[in-house]
Amino acid sequence: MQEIIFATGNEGKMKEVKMILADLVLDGEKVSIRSMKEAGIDIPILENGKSFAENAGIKAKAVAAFAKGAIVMADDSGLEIDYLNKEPGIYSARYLGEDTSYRVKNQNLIERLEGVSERERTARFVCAIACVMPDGRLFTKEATIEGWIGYEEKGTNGFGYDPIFMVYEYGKSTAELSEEEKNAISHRGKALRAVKEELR
Ligand code: ITT
Repeated sequence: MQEIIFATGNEGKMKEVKMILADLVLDGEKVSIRSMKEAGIDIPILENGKSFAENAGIKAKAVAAFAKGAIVMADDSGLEIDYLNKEPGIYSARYLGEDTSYRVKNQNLIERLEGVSERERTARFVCAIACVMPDGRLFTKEATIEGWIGYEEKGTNGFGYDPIFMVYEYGKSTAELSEEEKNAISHRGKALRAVKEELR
């Protein structure tokens, strides 16, 4: 059985990744997908890159060193708000501190956009997926989903900034979408489907 180890400690991401990759078949075999924790890999990773793609590569390569023959993937993602010069961007997880709740982070971003019209509240989620093959080759796919920042938190699905990220297709936040609806249009869904294409 082919094995993928996904280098993330974020459970919200991991749940989406498992759903999106569930139909992957390589060389006629189903693929087992485990998080680094499930694979028993617990290492500190310094995300000091300057782009989503660079940080995804850093995470995937760090875990690949311990992955013995498995394909290793990593996701680096974040929210870019145009009016805030693309903040929080690559610092999305660290914005206001890694341990600060998303209720606080989301409220803070809404406050920073007070009085800003819907036309100027444009934003996007970005996702870079890096993939390290057992022979050491690395490739990266990146994708986005465009939307705008809402005036209040809405919905309880998803994770992170989902309650404030409104999508044009539905006029709802990504936290109001089902997992299937979000994965079908999301930055992560698109980037992982591009990775699947490349692997096939
Ligand atoms: P790993 O590095 O262990 O994968 P992380 O949470 O630190 O976990 P990132 O450095 O890639 O991951 O930070 C991404 C942050 O961007 C994440 O913590 C969320 O706050 C936000 N984000 C990314 N994708 C999102 C999504 O689909 N919905 C909501 N927020 C998202």
